[in-house]
Amino acid sequence: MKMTFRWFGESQDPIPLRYIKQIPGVTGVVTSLLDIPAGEAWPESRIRHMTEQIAAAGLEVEVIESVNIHEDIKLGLAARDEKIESYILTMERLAKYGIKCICYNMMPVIDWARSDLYYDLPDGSNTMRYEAAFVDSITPEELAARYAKDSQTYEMPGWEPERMKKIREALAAYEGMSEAAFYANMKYFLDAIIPHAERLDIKMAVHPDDPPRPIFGLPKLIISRENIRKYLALHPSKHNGLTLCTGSLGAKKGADIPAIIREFGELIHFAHVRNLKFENDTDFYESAHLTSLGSLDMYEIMKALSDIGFSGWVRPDHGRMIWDEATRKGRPGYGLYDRALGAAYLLGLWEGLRPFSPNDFSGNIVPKP
Ligand code: DNO
Repeated sequence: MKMTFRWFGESQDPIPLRYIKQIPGVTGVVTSLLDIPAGEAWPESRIRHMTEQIAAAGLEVEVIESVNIHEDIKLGLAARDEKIESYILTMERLAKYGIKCICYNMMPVIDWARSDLYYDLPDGSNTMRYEAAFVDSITPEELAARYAKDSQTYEMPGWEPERMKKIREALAAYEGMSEAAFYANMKYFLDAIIPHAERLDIKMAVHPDDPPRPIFGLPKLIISRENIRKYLALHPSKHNGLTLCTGSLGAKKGADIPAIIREFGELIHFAHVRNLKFENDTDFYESAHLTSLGSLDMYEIMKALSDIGFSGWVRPDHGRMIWDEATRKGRPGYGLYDRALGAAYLLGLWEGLRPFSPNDFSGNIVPKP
């Protein structure tokens, strides 16, 4: 297992790479080129600059989160073919610079959603929260305006004002789309790219929809064990796998994350590990990583990863804003401190499960008896 940390890029992240380098046990970052619109091929010069910069900081970059899927592909429009061509070109260029895994999602129109970006907790920290009835009661424009007001420095990916201007059109495009048609569009994409992923040895890792429920009338498919099974079966291959996101899948009460890990086993290429605390059946806030502070059992999750011999990449996921960290100036959920504590905690659990070897974070070590 390799412990990584999400970094949004030099102009997009207030956290310098050197701080990440100082987090014990973190050996690499996962990153992206956020300014390049979905559907466009990433220029090789940008990829070279990004990878050189990360290597110069003494960190690895083997995972990209995300190379986004253009809406034409999800909608199955004729223009999808040229977008798929660009996607393959991006994959080729990334492979050339040592990228081994691409995280992406199949969420229609918008990426993840929350009702609150900076919800105050009694200990003086703040965190993200999801209140289902509230999100169901407002329009996407209202939610976008709330985000823009709350998160003053960085735009929320997927919620950019430019995209919001066309939101009605984008939502309307999905009206009447059946589940079968959506799966067929996903299959078309997978059939086109997975042979290239195999050739380039890039593990494709689909991220579950977050939250795992329909919002704004949009279809949400990658939300359950059954649907993930169905998605991966669209094009069976070791290179067609999953980003196991405990916070996304775990936001459906009763989801058995350790069982999901054991079922998908070697198809789990990348793991986002975080906790959340249910307030009732549908609402939750994102707690600190510790089992005792949330609703998910983190030991059981790490144990399941150990049991399947997980040798991919892990990252701590969303953290709270603590220690007066520039709230409203940093990226919601992506402050430095609580995620660093999360990484240390997860590595501690891992060390308890597997003998420690200072130079080997690959997971290729025998579990403790
Ligand atoms: C949220 C993230 C997601 C994720 C994408 C993957 O914090 O987990 O935005 O990066 O959905 O494509």
